[in-house]
Amino acid sequence: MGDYKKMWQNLNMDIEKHDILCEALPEQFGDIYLTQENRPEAMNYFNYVVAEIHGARIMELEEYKKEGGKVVGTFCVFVPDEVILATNAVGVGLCSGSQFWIEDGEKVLPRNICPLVKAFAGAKIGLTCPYFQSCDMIVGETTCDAKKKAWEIMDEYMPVHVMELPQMKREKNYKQWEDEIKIFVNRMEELTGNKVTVESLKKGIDICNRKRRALKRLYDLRKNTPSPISGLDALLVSQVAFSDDPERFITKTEELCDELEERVKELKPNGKKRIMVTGTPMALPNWKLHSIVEGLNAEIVVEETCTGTRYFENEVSTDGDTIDELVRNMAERYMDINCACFTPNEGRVEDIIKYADEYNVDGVIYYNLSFCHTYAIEYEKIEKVLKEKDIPLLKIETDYSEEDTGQIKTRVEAFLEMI
Ligand code: BJ8
Repeated sequence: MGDYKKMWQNLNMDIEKHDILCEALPEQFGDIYLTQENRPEAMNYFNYVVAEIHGARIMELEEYKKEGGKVVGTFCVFVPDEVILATNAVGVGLCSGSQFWIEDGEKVLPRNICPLVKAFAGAKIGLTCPYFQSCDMIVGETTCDAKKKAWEIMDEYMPVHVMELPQMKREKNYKQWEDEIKIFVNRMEELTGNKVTVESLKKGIDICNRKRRALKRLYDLRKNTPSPISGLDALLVSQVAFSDDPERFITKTEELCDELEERVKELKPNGKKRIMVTGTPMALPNWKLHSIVEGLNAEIVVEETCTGTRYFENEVSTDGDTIDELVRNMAERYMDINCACFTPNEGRVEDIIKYADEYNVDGVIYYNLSFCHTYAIEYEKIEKVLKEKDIPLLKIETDYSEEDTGQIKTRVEAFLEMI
């Protein structure tokens, strides 16, 4: 990474503490990613993004802000990026996947909540995340209790807008979400001074749809046996999607897919077990489960998570000539995401069964971040259905620390032997 000290100082970061993080990441990335054999050439771009994760992209955001642009941070795939783009703002995903931020997070949050929430709070409070420091506003949502209450704390540190996500999928809930999107449109207009027009919204929808299509293409390629790309690399692409410039991300992902299409022509069986991961999201740099599984001669071929299929499945229709119609289209697409915060959430069970078939998986790993109750409770339902379908299932409940790595490895090893 280049020398960005001055920029980080201007962003009011804790430079000393941040240096510790910057020292650890390249080693972790090198050990997990660069040791993989025969990686696609096009992954070099994504390697570069990680190498420059707190540098080049932040520099771009700063340049953009100098010209009057606004940067908005998000934490959930329900927040409609289309609206952010329609006001000519930049959206960045702020979910945090490193143990490094937990200690600071626990200064303001109880220990017994989900690591994702503790990590993002710690990243802000400890002044060690340049993305947070670049944001003019963050957008929260009422999904789980941990997030819902964390916004009140975050509000003491920076402007926060919270979207109230309904927790059921009745007709009136679709209407409620439509209203929430309209309120969000107003808030974004206020923040940026830019009016949302039918044209700008259609443009935002188009960019998001093309991004979804690029990711879908990548995932479709993983349906081949063997997959032409490791689960680790595919996960990295998904993680980068949350903070990269969308147009550049689309181009780079399409280039990767072109290369993978060529690879598919020469694929030879590798005998690896094909695994689906389902559950809670894996924010950068959380590569823990993937590195364990793929270190054991198995391949992860699909993630039914928000850093996987939930992020890109289904497009927003551009049919309509008014903002109201386009907002309705957005509400429909977003309310189709099957997060465990909904009750009931039958759609997720159907998705898992569908993907198990489409990706031809040998087994499923249920990945549950510690203290995420909605996903932990939903496990039983999924277990029952997978048992009926004779699909092997393993539940892993874990956080970001390395303490349980050995234990998880032993369990995954036994699972792979069994399937
Ligand atoms: S749509 S999964 S991104 S809420 S923060 S719910 S892990 S306890 S992230 Fe999520 Fe939106 Fe749902 Fe997806 Fe559990 Fe942790 Fe809450 Fe979490």
